[in-house]
Order: sequence, then C-alpha cells, then structure tokens
Amino acid sequence: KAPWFPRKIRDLDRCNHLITKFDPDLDQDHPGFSDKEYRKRRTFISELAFNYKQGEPLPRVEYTPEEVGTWRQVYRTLTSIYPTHACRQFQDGLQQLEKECGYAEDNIPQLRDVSAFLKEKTGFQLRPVAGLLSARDFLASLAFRVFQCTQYIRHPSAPMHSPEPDCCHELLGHIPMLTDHEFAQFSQEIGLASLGASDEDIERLSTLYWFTVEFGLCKQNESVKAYGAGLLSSYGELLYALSNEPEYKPFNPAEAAVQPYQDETYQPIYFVSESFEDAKAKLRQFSSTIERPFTIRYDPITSSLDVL
Ligand code: H2B
Ligand code: FE
Repeated sequence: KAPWFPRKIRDLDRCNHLITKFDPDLDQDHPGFSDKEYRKRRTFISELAFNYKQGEPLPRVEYTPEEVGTWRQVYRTLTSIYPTHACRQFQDGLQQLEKECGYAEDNIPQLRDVSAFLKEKTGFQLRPVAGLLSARDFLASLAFRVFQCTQYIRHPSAPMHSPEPDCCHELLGHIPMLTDHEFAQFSQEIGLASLGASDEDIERLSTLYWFTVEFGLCKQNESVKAYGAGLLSSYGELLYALSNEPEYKPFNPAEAAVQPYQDETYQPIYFVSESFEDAKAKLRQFSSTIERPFTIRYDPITSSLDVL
C-alpha cells in the first residue's frame, strides 16, 4: 500500500516532519549551539511556522539590526559574483525581486511579499517552515507549487555558512529561480513524482533534487552557469563549482538519482543541464519509470489532485 500523501493543498498542514540533524539545539557543531539568545530567537521564529495553517497570511518578522547586518554581508558578497556565475534566469528573477519585493542589502524581504509576487509570476507560493523538513514532506509540497521556507537567519559568527537552510539560502538561493516558468514546472514535477512513492524512490528523487535544484549547473551560450540554490547561496562553493577542480557530467536523471553526495563539504561532481526544457523532458522520462499503482493529475483550479 502506498504511503499517505496530501491530496489537497490544505493537507500540507500535515507535512511538517522536521529532521533535527543540523538544529542548533542538538547539533554541537552548529555555530549557534552555545548562544542562548540566538537559540531563543530561532525558537521564536520557528513557533510562527509551527502554528501556521494553509491559507493564513504569512507571518511577518521584524528583523533586528544584527540580523540585517548578517543579511547585508551575505547579500553583498554573493551579488558581487552573480553576474559572472549565475544563470540568466536567476539574474532576471533577482532583478525583478529587487524592483518589486524589497530585495536589497539593507532589507530582509518578507515571505508574505515574496509569496504574493511569485504567485503572480509562476503560481508558486511560500509557506513558513521551522527547519529542515523530511524529504517526503518537502517534495510533496512542491507538487502543489508550495515552497517551504525557513524564516530565521544564520548565526552572525558564520555569515558565509549555515549547516541548515535559513532565509539567506531560501531567499537568495531558491526564490529567484522560482520566478522562471520552466524551472517552476520542473520543480513541481519532481514533487508530483514523489507522491505516494516508496522510501527508496523518495531517496532517489531527493538525490536528484540535490543535483539539480540545489547544486545544478546549466549550459548558457558557450559557458556553464549555476542554477542550484546550494551554489547560489554559497560564495565559496559557487566559485569552486565553476572552477576547473570539480568533475562535470551531462545531466542524466537516472545517474544523478543514485550519485553519492556531500552535505558537509563541496561536491566533487556536478551535473550540467542543456536547458531547463531538456532537463524537464529527461525528468519526465525518468519519472515514468517510478512504479505506482495509480496515476496522479494536478488540478490547478482547486489546487488538488485527481488520483486515478
Ligand atoms: N527543508 C527545508 N526547510 N528546506 C529545504 O531546502 C529542504 C528541506 N530540502 N528538506 C529538502 C529536504 C531536500 O534536501 C531534499 C528533498 O531532500
Ligand atoms: Fe534548499
């Protein structure tokens, strides 16, 4: 029997299983582990996410000057290399967000504003999440064009690195790409493929997600650029990924889905897509090999699934 999965967007209220591996309360290597104030703040912001129900207005957070200072440092450093390292779609997206959503060095954008903007662009919307979500829950939300976003920011002692997702990773790494139609569709399709899948297939899809949405590279004109959020939110790895150190392979979902990966250091291998259209076509082909005893159709009018 297939594992439970959400059938309508409201069911995402039940997709909130966290992985506590990199949590500052439990992970001794977290830069905020011995900072009581930081953990208190992180807990406060997490509570907003725990209490959130689908359809409610997204909580606004008033960030402290110290938090904005961390954001500023991240923003400055990363935006200095986007022109040479980020793909065109990412740069276009970021430019629009700067114009319309309060993206700036001195302002941490609010999820509510970003969500409203994305909804109009590609139909994606945001939902606050308290930390690292299980792969199954995270992927399931993508099926409904919902992107689960953390709202707290990394510890000020380590502005260029966070062991767990934080708002710098979501807002700078993920959001600009979600303004692109092809990419939005690619993301939703990984999500749809995950619904009711076996644990083994979830593992494969989440590895595939890792090598595309998080660490993907793509061809652009004659060069290779980054589109993965893990790269676009990490100055060090972004430089490294486009240097001649790592190995490149042409994107192939069946191979990417079983490639061992690193969640503590830089990747030794990256997959390079021809284009998002090509990546999407290959993903569809791959998804059709995942065995499920039913077919699923997404109804965008009701944001629910027809299961046949
Ligand atoms: N949770 C959160 N909060 N953000 C993510 O980017 C994320 C996640 N990515 N859970 C998921 C897991 C990803 O690594 C895949 C699907 O396993
Ligand atoms: Fe991410």
